[in-house]
Amino acid sequence: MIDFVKVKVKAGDGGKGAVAFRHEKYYPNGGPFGGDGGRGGNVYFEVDTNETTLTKLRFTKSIKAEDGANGMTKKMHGKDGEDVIVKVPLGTMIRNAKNGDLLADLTKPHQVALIAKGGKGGLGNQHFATSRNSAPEYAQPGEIGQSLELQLELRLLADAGLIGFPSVGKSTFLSVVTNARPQIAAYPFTTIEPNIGVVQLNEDQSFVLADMPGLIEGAGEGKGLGHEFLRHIKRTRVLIHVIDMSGFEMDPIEAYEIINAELKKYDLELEKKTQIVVANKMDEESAKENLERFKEAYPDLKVYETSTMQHKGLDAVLYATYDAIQNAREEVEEDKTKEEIVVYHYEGKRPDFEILNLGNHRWKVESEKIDRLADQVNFDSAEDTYQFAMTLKKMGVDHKLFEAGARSGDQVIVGSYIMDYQE
Ligand SMILES: Nc1nc2c(ncn2[C@@H]2O[C@H](COP(=O)(O)OP(=O)(O)OP(=O)(O)O)[C@@H](O)[C@H]2O)c(=O)[nH]1
Ligand SMILES: [Mg+2]
Repeated sequence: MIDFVKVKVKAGDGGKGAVAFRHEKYYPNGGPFGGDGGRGGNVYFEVDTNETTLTKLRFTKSIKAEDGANGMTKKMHGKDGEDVIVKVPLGTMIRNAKNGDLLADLTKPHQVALIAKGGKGGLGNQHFATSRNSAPEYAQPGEIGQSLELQLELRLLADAGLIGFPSVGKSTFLSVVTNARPQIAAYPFTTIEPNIGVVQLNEDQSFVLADMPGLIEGAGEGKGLGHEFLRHIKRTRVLIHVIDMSGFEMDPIEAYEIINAELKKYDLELEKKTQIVVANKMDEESAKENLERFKEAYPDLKVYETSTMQHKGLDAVLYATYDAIQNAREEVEEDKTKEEIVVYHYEGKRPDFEILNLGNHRWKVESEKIDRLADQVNFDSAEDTYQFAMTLKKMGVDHKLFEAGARSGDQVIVGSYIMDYQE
């Protein structure tokens, strides 16, 4: 089952730095006194194992973290914006909707990913005092918080998977205990893709169950539908191993051993998964005798007798499975001494800006980042303009312009402003 949702996220903008001066009795010519702006809030996504779908987000058009507050006088910092933590189900993959880049694959309980980073607060004018200018009228604007459109995809990770040879009754089992309606037929490989359903034991006990395509000897090396679905099994916590006890198709003991050998061949981890062993088709005449032999061969193995066709013996299997899933979950939780925080950086490798030669001593600096900065500059203020020019210089714009051939007196277009170039 795959679920897709698109949602926009926007981290908070940084607060502006303050321009302020000391006005106190004993400091008549008070120095710059403006505090820094607060950081904008981040947008995080976190796995919540109580969530099972992305439905909640389907009607959420955008998610926004709080902006940082502006800096204040007396060097007081603006408050940082609150972060937003979006809870999503286990198995959520987060992509940049624009280019499909994978930003986070949330496959572990408590996993957290930083998806949009809040803008830094601007520095207050106290930071800009120089010997040339001890009373700067300039403070930095806050940085804009990151924003992007996300494509979320949920790959429902089944808690338990039904495995066994073809035609043992796996899909019949799923269809009886869940709302799933998989195809059922008397020929092998009826199931080609896993089907998924939710087993609801009672109001607050449930788990996700998937049937699997039938396994055969050699599946571990890719025979039959081989690797395709062994990959799915890897993500489940518990396996329900179904055996056809009628023995019509093959000897049940041999069947049980072949499947286990194939699991092990594919991946040693699969062998370690808890297995609930189910003797199915107990309504068939020959099943009793086969079961006796099977039990003799594995005296210590707990075997659940069922007839999926007659809906018999299924509850015991479901409760045992539920308990095994809970145990497996607890083990995972114990492994997590600390919450795992994975930070993904989505910034592309694109340079911050590009220089275009428009000819006739005119140049254009193309950059989203610089355009956004320019929007916040008051070009009527010499101080603001000067600081903006310094920022461009620090970013390497001057250098790149020079390399491209710009010379003093040329005109440089930045956003909707025209500036004179000085070498
Ligand atoms: N007698 C009997 N027949 C059953 C029982 N459960 C399933 N069957 C029959 O066995 C055949 C195969 O059932 P499926 O549920 O499709 O088996 P499967 O394991 O999903 O098979 P694949 O998808 O091919 O791997 C069908 O004809 C079912 O009606 C049972 O408890 N008793
Ligand atoms: Mg099937």
